[in-house]
Amino acid sequence: MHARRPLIRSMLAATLALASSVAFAHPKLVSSTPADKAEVIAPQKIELQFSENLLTQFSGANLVMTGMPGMADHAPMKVAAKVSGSDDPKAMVITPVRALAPGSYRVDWRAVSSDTHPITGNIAFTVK
Ligand SMILES: [Cu+2]
Repeated sequence: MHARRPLIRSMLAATLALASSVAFAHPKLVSSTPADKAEVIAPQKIELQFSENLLTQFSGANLVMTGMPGMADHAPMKVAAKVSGSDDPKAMVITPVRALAPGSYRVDWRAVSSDTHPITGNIAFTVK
């Protein structure tokens, strides 16, 4: 019985090591411009910086307008924008087709890295 303990312990260690290396491969949002919850003048582009290189063909984002000054209960409205990679393989760039009107916005992103698991998240910002 006691003789099996070291084996179980080493199997557990191997499992934990594997789990942490897999988790490490998932892209995490490191920073964004505008920053989450920032209030800014209309940005010409929104840049998301991730912790891993992205597979651009599987990654993407939606830009949604969530509020307008003086308008209660603004339904989330998708805003036309072009999503692309960048020279930096860890970055995603969202370029609105037209200048963003004052209001609140949310970027729903989907990032896929080498392990192919899609990770999603969002940031929000306000255009003054
Ligand atoms: Cu994964």
